[in-house]
Order: sequence, then C-alpha cells, then structure tokens
Amino acid sequence: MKLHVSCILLSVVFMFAACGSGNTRSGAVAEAGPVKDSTEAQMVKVPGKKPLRLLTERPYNLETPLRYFLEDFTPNDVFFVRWHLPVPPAPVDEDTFRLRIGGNVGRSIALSMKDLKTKFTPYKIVAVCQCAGNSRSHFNPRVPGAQWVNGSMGNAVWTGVKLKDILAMAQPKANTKFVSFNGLDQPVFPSTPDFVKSLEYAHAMDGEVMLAYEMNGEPIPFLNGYPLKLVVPGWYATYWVSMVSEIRLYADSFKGYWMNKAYLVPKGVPNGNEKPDSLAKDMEPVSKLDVRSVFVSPQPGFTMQKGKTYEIQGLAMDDGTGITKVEISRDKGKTWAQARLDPVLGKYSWRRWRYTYTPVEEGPVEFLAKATNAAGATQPWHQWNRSGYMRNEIESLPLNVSK
Ligand SMILES: Nc1nc2c(c(=O)[nH]1)N[C@H]1C(S)=C(S)[C@@H](COP(=O)(O)O)O[C@H]1N2
Ligand SMILES: [Mo]
Repeated sequence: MKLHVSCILLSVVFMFAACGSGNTRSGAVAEAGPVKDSTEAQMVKVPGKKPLRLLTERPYNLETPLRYFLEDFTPNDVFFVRWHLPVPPAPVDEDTFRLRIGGNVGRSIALSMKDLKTKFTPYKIVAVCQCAGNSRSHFNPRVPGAQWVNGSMGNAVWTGVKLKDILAMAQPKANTKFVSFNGLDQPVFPSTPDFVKSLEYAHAMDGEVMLAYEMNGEPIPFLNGYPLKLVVPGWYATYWVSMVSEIRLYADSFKGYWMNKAYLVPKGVPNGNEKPDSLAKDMEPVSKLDVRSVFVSPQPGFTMQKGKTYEIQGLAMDDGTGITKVEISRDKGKTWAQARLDPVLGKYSWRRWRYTYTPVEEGPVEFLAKATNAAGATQPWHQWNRSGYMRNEIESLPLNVSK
C-alpha cells in the first residue's frame, strides 16, 4: 500500500465545472433517465492525463467527460481508467519486462517487448473498450459499485500482436480449453483475490483477440496498462487485462474470483435483466457488448432557438455484428425517424450518428435514441440487474426551445 500511495502522491487538483449543479452525485437514487454530463463532477488531474472525472482515488477510477466523445478516437490522455487493485507503483522497464506463457503448453516461454515488436507480424484493430459497469449510475433502484455516468468507454486503434501467434510459439497442447491473463497489479492483502481473467481457448485463438503495445499510435498509457493490454474486440473491458505479464493455458476450466464471483450477469437473459424482488439464480460471466446508443451533443438541458437548425449527435456500438440503424423519437417512442450514420470505422468501433432538427415550437422537447444491429438486436425500454452491468436502456435527452 505504501508503494501505491507514493505513486499517487500527485498534484491533485480539484475542479468543479461551472455547468450543472452536481446534484446527481449526492447519493439520491439515480434516475433511469437523461444522460448526465460527466463534467458536472469533481475532476482530478493525474500525470499523463487531462482532468478526468474522479470516481475513486485508491485505486484510480477516472471517467472521460462526455465532450471528448465528439472525437471518433478517444485521445489517450482522456481515456478512462479502471483498476480493482492498487496500480503498480511505477511503469515497468521495457528492457527487463517479460511476458510469461506457461501451463498446458509444449514449452514455457518468456517474451521481451522487443520480441513482441520484432518476431511477430503487427496487427491493428479499431475497437471500443467499454466497462461492463458503464452508465451504472443510471440504474434505478441504484446498485453498488463505481457510479459511472457514460464515460467508462473509449474507442481506439490498437496495435500489437495477435494472441494466436503468441500462443502458437508456446506450442499449446491439443486438449487446451481455457487461457488466463494476469497483470502486474497485485492485492495488498493475501486474502484479496488477484485480478485474473480467462477466455475459452477457441476465443483466445480467433485471430482478433490481441495483445496491444500501442493505443492510437502511442505506447499504452501507464494507467491504461503499459506496456501490454489484452484487447478482446466486442467484449466488455473487464477482459481487457492491463499490464498483462502472465498467460496460462489449462486443459480444464479456469476458476477464479474475477471469473466465477464477480462480473456475473443473469444467465441467458437478454440485456442481463432481473428484478430487485426476484433475483436470477443462474448467473454467468458477462461477455459481449450489448447494442447501445448514447447522446453526445448537445448537453442535456441545452436551449435551442425556434427556427434554427441543430445537429443532435451520438454514438452507437455493439459486439461487432454491426450497427445498421439509429432511430430518434420526440414523442416518447410513438414514432421514430432515422438518424444518419457516419462511415464504419471498423466492425468493433463505435459508429457516430447525427440527426438534424429545426424546432418549430417553443417549450421542452425530449429526444430518445435507439440503435439496432444487423442481427435485429435493439435496446430495451427498461433494464436492471443487481451489479449494474451491460447498461443499454434507451436513453433520453431533454432539451428546450426558446423564441
Ligand atoms: N490488470 C488489470 N487489468 C484490468 C483491470 C484491473 O483491475 N487490473 N480492470 C479491468 C476493467 S473492469 C476495465 S473496465 C478495463 C479498463 O481499462 P482502462 O483502465 O484502460 O480504461 O481494464 C480491465 N483490465
Ligand atoms: Mo470494468
């Protein structure tokens, strides 16, 4: 813990943005309603990052303010940060760092960063990294956990090596079923389980799961997992293990706290739904991203002028199936109009949508946004689960119209 504290003895600057009252964090039940601007919250400046919304300090949990989602690729210096255990005290030394691969393999190997950058064909993919708990603060009744608004997500170009190429070098045994991933972060007390995640072997070998050493063309930022981050396109970010240093293969299943006790959702239920008074009994690990859309601009409560034309803008994403439609409603879902979709930046990227609107009447107006993907999957009107995962309820944006 001492080491960790020293690492975060930083010039912590608190700021309160001028807009908004900030009362969304007061502990009241969060309404399942409009997207709230992260800039209402307390902000913190840590090395390597611009001011971000502070959720917790030990370890760091930092949220990206909404306005950065006007960019297609989330800049590294505002990319959200999520840790369960203390962040290692200092960046690793690239020369001495080794990625170890062992377990059910023909030969255990240890790879240096230089090995990874020179002995394999580089691979690049655009993918959204979204925490399974993103937007948790909107769940009603409120659920425990980091009270994210919509900013525990980001889109980036990831460069590195396909996991299947790396595993092949260790000669996996034919009966391999699971692969686990451990990072350099460690619990303070031996009773706290280390953060280890696993994937089925076939998934790990699908040619898309990769180990990234670059994010948007730069080394992965320290707080996002320097020097190596597992990228699992289309899957929630809990699998995107930061500072990966150990990979193990198993002939049978892998069991561990972070796979079998945490990050569970009701099994086989669309949108991970359950009811507070009748919780699901059968649970399974969270996995693929639900279809969702979020509003990015304008800010909630913005006042438009009658007769002027405005662009309402947002993002939509899913598990890689592909967003095919985003619809907008101004009458609580009775009628829907299609938004325009920007070009696809990659199947695992988010996709920007735009809707042009010219108000003709004064008064309040509420927009709803609903995305649909190529498999016909869309967003629910109501959603709840005990841990606040996979949030993808249809969102609303309240605006005003003046003379
Ligand atoms: N080593 C390690 N990797 C981790 C975690 C962690 O606590 N330790 N948290 C996971 C979770 S829950 C999320 S949402 C993502 C966040 O990635 P980011 O911090 O780069 O945004 O990292 C994942 N990888
Ligand atoms: Mo997460």
